[in-house]
Amino acid sequence: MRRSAIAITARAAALICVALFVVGAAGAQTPAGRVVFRGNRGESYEIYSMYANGTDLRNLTNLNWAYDEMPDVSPDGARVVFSSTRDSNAEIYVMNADGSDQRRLTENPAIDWRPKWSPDGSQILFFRGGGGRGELWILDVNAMGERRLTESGAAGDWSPDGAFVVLPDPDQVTSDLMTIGADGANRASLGIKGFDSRVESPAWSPDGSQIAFEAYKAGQWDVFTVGSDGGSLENVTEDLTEAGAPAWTPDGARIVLSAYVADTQNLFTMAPDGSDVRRLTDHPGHDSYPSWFGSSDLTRSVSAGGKSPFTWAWLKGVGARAGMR
Ligand SMILES: [Ca+2]
Ligand SMILES: [Ca+2]
Repeated sequence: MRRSAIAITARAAALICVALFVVGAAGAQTPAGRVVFRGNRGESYEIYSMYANGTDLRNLTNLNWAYDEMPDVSPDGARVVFSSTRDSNAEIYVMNADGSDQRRLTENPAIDWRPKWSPDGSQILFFRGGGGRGELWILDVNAMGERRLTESGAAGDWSPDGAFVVLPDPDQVTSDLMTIGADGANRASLGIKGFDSRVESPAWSPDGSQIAFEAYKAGQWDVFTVGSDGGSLENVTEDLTEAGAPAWTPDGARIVLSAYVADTQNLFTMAPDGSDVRRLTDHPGHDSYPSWFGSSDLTRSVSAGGKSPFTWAWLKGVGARAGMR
């Protein structure tokens, strides 16, 4: 009796998955936007997920003894990769978008953090090092093999076609960004000039035309955009304080980032030219490292589509546990 009930449940989940896939394919509607980020609303840093309108806030990690940080949503929205100190030093972990099935991907005495999914979801770029110095590594998600991409550098990001990685140029005394082929060949500097310290946290736009990054200039941190050819440098956070950790919405229509209001760090979003600034979180803790999945339309009704990436990922999780593929 018990066994048949489980079988029926698994079968029902399978049917719902198929139904959602069919409806999703027919409607081809981008799911309502969801933001995954790091915050400290309890005793330690956790990974949170919410709709872009601020509703349905969920704590995905909920581990008070560990710093859980730097999430990046997979291109299909089903998984989140992040860094955590739960096993002593920082390692890279992956979980389903609802927080289930958390698994460690690295095991190394160095600090492993700032993971970024490759556009096809097969590889993860991450920083490995300590004391602000280190290397960029690439992890093959399926084979679980690691390879070193650079012998120095800081956190970087993939080009939208996955062929290149952008990172702060470790060879420049003056601050600059560089690109390198994902195979380690074809290093090139962008030739950015005029910053007082290293540029950090580059994020490549989905259409490949721009790179957003954080940099220190004129006494404060701001987020800038630059053409991927090194031209058209713009400060997009002139009206914000201590801005950083930029990411793009999947359609490239908006940038999402963190900035300070009084002593609190909150999430903001804006058009790529810095206009139409909207505040996404309002909490006395520190919200940063946003990663966005789904629509950039902030006015879209969450319930209208009814097929949130959260629900979709949860159903996929049920399917996996029931032995489906
Ligand atoms: Ca935690
Ligand atoms: Ca480590």
